[in-house]
Amino acid sequence: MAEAAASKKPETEGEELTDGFNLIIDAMKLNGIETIYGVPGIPITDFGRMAQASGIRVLSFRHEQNAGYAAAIAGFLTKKPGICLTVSAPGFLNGLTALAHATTNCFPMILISGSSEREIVDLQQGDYEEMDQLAVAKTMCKAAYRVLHASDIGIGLARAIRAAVSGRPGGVYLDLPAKLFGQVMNAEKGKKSLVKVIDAAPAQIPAPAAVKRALDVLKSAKKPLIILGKGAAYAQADEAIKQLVEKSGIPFLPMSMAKGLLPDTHPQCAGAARSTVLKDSDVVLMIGARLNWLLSHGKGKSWGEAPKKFIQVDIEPREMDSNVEIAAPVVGDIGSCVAALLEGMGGSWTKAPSDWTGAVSAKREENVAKMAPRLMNNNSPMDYHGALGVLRTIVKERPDAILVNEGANTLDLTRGVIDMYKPRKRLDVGTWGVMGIGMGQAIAAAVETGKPVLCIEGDSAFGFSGMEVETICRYNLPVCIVIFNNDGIYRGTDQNKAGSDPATTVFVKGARYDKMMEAFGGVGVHATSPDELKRAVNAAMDSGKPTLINAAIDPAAGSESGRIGNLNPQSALKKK
Ligand code: OXT
Ligand code: ADP
Ligand code: MG
Repeated sequence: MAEAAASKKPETEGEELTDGFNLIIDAMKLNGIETIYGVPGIPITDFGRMAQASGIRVLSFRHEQNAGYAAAIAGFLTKKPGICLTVSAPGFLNGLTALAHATTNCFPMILISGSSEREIVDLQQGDYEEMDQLAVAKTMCKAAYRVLHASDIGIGLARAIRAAVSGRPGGVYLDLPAKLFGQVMNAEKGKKSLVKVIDAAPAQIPAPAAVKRALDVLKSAKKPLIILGKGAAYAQADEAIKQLVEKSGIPFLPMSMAKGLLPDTHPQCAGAARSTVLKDSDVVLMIGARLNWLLSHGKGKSWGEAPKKFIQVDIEPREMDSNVEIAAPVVGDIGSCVAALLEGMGGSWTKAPSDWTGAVSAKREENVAKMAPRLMNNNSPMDYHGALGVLRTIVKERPDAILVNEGANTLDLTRGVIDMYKPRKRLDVGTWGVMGIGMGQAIAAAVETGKPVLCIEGDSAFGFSGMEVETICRYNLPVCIVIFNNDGIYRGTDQNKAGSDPATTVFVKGARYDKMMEAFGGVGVHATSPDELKRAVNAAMDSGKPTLINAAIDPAAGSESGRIGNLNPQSALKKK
């Protein structure tokens, strides 16, 4: 039935007709949308079938949240809105977390949801999966639209695309009531109603005065620092950013998902001297990074006593002065801003003072040397460093692979230990530190880039999206999942002193996640030492077969909340 609808549009009395189903598909194709991530059901089941029949790749997930995280990261990787398709009310709500996450992280995404009939919803008469979805979505995203007439489908999708990718990218909601899909109209008129979005994210050129001000501040610096955020990775201005960094000679600190924009092994990389550069720098040039909690809001102990001046390059004017005074705001898209800064620097820019760059290098070498022996242990059960030591080499040997990473200790230690070599190869929990992104990101990374994916997952983190291993097997994606299994959240050693229930942070001891993969025809491996882990990961990356490696980590190895234990509130009344 779906195939017939896709290939042959309904016809009455000689007039060629089209309908909502076909118009949505045609509008998507006109705008280069090639992939949809979603979960089928009423009222979008046939739409999914028809989209697939028309050549759009439609990936069916086991839960909308994971489809949503896939769409969000597809947006980050491609600069085009990732599309997530859900059913009404509960499906929509399942997708909503990812939509909010996309907005928070500045990733372009469109959540398209079928919805129930307006007349019944608005009178609250109890329709199937009744909910005023538009009202709910509005507070969670950058923009939210509803299309009621087939003739508005073209405009509705165009608005959604433009809202998602222009200016600061973000999540957009598009509400499509069930009746819309079947609405019929004249095919010619329908075709004319479609809109191809021209220049969806127009360049935003910074004001020359702002560029000059920024360069004046930068020139005055004795201890300059560049912070690269995931906005810089998103912008795909890789070569210009490299030139700016190298021409200026300034140490750069990559935020987590900006690692690899320049290699972590670059002589100017200050990732391994983080505390030193934050504390001691006097001028900080931020490119596509926000002074939020991940940078201690630009103030306080981590930033030291010495006065600091910030230059901030960002597309969102309201980001300026959000936490501290910005001495030189440069508002525009990163490609245009960095090009303008480079031009303003001219041919004779004096490089950052060598006493400063030398001090940063010395600190970096010291920290790297301190870590090195810990990465070489072959202990069994493994600790994080022993396991990461071998994975670090594997990533070095396979710099095109995409690394997906979530957990607490698993996240923080992986970030520190594993060097990245190319842009947009590290995907993780982002601005919210959210667990559950793992399998969605892995699937989208494999689908959008065609590259192999290595997921390093805490056992708790994995549980949030673990059922999608079936999806990975079903689509036969080149994804290797390594679960750092320490029997729980942060550690597997907590005890409940008040009763027989397990403590709140612990899981089944010695769980065999590898068996889950085998259940769906993938490869499952139980690894108990770094050597075994290395062999299994290399085999998986060579074969491209869906693989899950249960890496047994010492349950006592982790610390509470990884590197952010300081954010846990403490009860003054807590009994010892
Ligand atoms: O300079 P100094 O001396 O300070 O040293 C720094 C670097 O210079 C140095 N360094 C290096 N040295 C040598 N060599 C190299 N290459 C090198 N690179 C760096 O190392 C130190 C540290 O560097 P780093 O990491 O850059 O610096 P720092 O200070 O840590 O940076 C600060 C931050 C804030 C930028 C950074 O820590 C950061 O990005 N943190 C992100 C943290 C985060 O987002 N965490 C996730 C959330 S935790 C918690 O909320 C969890 N939950 C609750 C929950 C969540 N999140 N979501 C949902 C939907 N529901 C519930 C749960 C359930 S985590 C969690 C599960 C946890 O259990 P798992 O089983 O999954 O995981 P395990 O813990 O493994 O058991
Ligand atoms: P990180 O977590 O890596 O520090 P954030 O998500 O906090 O990064 O910050 C990303 C910033 O990048 C946001 O303020 C966003 O407005 C900005 N941004 C995203 N894309 C662009 C772009 N193309 N040009 C300029 N700024 C951008
Ligand atoms: Mg754990």
